[in-house]
Amino acid sequence: MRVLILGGDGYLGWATAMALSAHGFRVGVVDNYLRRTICHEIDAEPLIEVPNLHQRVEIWRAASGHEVEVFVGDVADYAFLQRTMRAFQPEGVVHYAEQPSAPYSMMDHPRGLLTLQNNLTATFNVVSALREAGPGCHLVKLGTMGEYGTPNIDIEEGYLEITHNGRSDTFLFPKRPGSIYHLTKVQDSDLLYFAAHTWGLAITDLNQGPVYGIETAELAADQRLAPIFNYDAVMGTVLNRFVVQAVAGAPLTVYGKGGQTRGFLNIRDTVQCIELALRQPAKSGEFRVFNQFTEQFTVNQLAEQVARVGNALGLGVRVESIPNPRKELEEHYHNAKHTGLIELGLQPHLLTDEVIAGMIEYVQRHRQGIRESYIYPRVKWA
Ligand code: USQ
Repeated sequence: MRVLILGGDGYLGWATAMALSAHGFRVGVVDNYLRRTICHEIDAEPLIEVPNLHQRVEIWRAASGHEVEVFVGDVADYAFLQRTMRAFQPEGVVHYAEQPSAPYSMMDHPRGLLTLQNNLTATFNVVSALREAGPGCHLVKLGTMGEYGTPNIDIEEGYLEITHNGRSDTFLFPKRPGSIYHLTKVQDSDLLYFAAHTWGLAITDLNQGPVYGIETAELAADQRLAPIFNYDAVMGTVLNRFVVQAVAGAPLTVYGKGGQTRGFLNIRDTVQCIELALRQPAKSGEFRVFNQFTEQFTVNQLAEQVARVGNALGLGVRVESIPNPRKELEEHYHNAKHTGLIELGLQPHLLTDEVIAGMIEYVQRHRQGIRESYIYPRVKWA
């Protein structure tokens, strides 16, 4: 299967590209280096410097014998996307090509606007290009669990059946996004629903929780193939940050009461979920939604586990509750369904103490890259 990965340079995109090419897919990666540009712009450099896409592809080919095609350009540029689609003729498109950070989107007007324009334009271009290309290409889109927010009811997988004044219908689950970034994902989902129902596109929306981890199976081939791993308060996700903070001897920064509950997953499982969705595609006209996470934790539970594992390794880890820079509930009900991907065959890599110890050891080997100025948050929601 020919698969085009939009956003193939990012934290998850590159790991996905390697895994799919190792598993027999013909892979093309598309990226305009937006994540790298933002990292330079706001001084949020990743822990380890990573080669550019052309170099990564070269290293991967030498280490594994697998080919990946590179297209450098902007998915928000429709002419570029059309050219790329015509040249590659994908049977599957994986769409990661968005500004991925909630805090970045909340920094100020220009960053909020960039997030809105980039993410919505990219998604509209993708569905328009697929419509033009005609039937036969399945779109796998990265959404987020944050689309749902933290409602006081169970979160279903995408849809909710509602009975009102004695009549019933099924709707997309009501959304309550907590940042401009999350809002764009909600708007994407509406656009995708429309594109599936109106134009007959086959679409899978993966509502993913925060991802953690660095190593996927393919990294063993050459350590220079590591993902872009951010740990600052804008581009880094919470567990990755806690691990780096533990190694740095800095406190683990729990925002507020720490009762915020999210559905988490290992980067290995992100890659697995994408492959499962591609191999068992949605049907033409179907907008299929999966909640993509394997376990739910509170922020406090994550901090306690990292502290316990870090202390057993002699790190002397401290946990600190700091004023929450975000506007979010710090104690709330949270019970989200996540059975769809398990039914497709997902075999979760759960968050064991060994997984955290492995991350700590990895970060310790690269500890010279840690910048203390990245520990505390810089962006306030209000
Ligand atoms: N948090 C802390 N301390 C920190 C960092 C975060 O307590 O040092 C808390 C946050 O307040 C939040 C939770 O941890 O309650 C998760 O924060 P996060 O930074 O790991 O995740 P978030 O900003 O929500 O975004 C990340 C990815 C995004 C993805 C989303 C999934 O950056 O691309 O869509 O996770 S979800 O959170 O389910 O919406």
